[in-house]
Order: sequence, then structure tokens, then C-alpha cells
Amino acid sequence: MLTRIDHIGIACFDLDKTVEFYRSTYGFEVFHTEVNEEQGVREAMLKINETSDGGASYLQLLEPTREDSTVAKWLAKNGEGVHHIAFGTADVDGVAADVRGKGVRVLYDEPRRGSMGSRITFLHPKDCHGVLTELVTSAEPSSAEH
Ligand code: CMX
Ligand code: CO
Repeated sequence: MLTRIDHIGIACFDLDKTVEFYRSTYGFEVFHTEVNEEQGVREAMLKINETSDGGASYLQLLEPTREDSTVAKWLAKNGEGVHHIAFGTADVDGVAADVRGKGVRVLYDEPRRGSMGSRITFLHPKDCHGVLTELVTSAEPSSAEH
């Protein structure tokens, strides 16, 4: 069961400048930053609000760390903008299996590590009406998440 919009992933050329735009324009502050070498990104998570499932919704600002990363390739083709959406669930394995059974390509055999120790997988945009879709289970889902 998907219970929240966990984050919107936004690809940018310069993470620091983009963070400053969201801070000075809207007042959003950085909640967390990290480099995810496997995904080839340096990222900032800006928490927007808590959600009723015990989780939260974020903006995920993404800057590529290497030329061959998926985000670098996407930026070269499209320029900056919304790269993916992510739905939160307490059971990324179960939801991935369910959507796979409905004929949607799930990109990873097993979920991989995402922001803040979460477990993530992706659904192919060509099977999701043009939207690269991520599924997320937080590192420590609260008991309220279901
Ligand atoms: N949104 C919508 N469509 C997309 C897309 C995106 N983000 N990325 C690629 N596509 C489309 C392309 O436009 C292209 O369509 P056309 O054939 O009609 O031109 C098609 O998908 C293939 O695109 P491509 O440029 O050849 O890219 P690849 O097939 O090499 O890779 C994908 C696409 C989805 C498999 C790859 O981006 C991927 O594995 N993504 C998951 C991992 C990821 O995005 N990590 C970064 C974020 C990490 C995080 O959120 O923590
Ligand atoms: Co993401």
C-alpha cells in the first residue's frame, strides 16, 4: 500500500545554487544531504511536511556526481527539472512485487539503498505514462505507517 508522496526528485546542475533558490524563495531548509555513489548523485532533502502515515514528504534536489550517471544523462537531454516522483510505503518489496505482477517493469531485482538509509526501487517511465516512479520504505517506519 502506498501511503504518501515521499518526495519529488528534481535534477539540477548546481546543488548549492538550487538549494539557495528553494531557501530564499520559499523558506525551505535542508533537512539532510548525502552522496549516493551507487546512484551517482549528490542530493539535498528538503522536508516539506509530515504525513499522516508517520512519514514525511520532501523535495529531493539531485546533482550528478559523474558523467555516466542516470541524472547526468537526463540533464544533458532535458535540462533542469522534475526527474521523478517517489511514493512511500511500509513494504517496498510487496508493492514492487505487486506492480511487477501487473506488467510494470521494476528496475531492480531487490530494493537498493536510498536517502537516509531507505530502501528504494524504480518503475520504468515507459510503463508509467512517462513518469519515472520510485518506491520508498523509510529506514525506520513509524508504527503509524501501514
Ligand atoms: N522521466 C521520464 N522519462 C524518462 C526519464 C525520466 N526521468 N528518464 C528517461 N526517460 C525516457 C527517455 O526520455 C527515453 O524515452 P524515448 O525513448 O522516448 O526518448 C527512455 O526513457 C529511455 O531513456 P534513456 O535516456 O535512454 O535512459 P536509459 O534507458 O538509459 O535510463 C532509466 C532510463 C529510467 C532506466 C534510468 O534513468 C534509471 O535507471 N533510473 C533509475 C535510477 C535513478 O534515476 N537514479 C537517480 C535518482 C536517485 C534517487 O532518487 O535517490
Ligand atoms: Co528519489
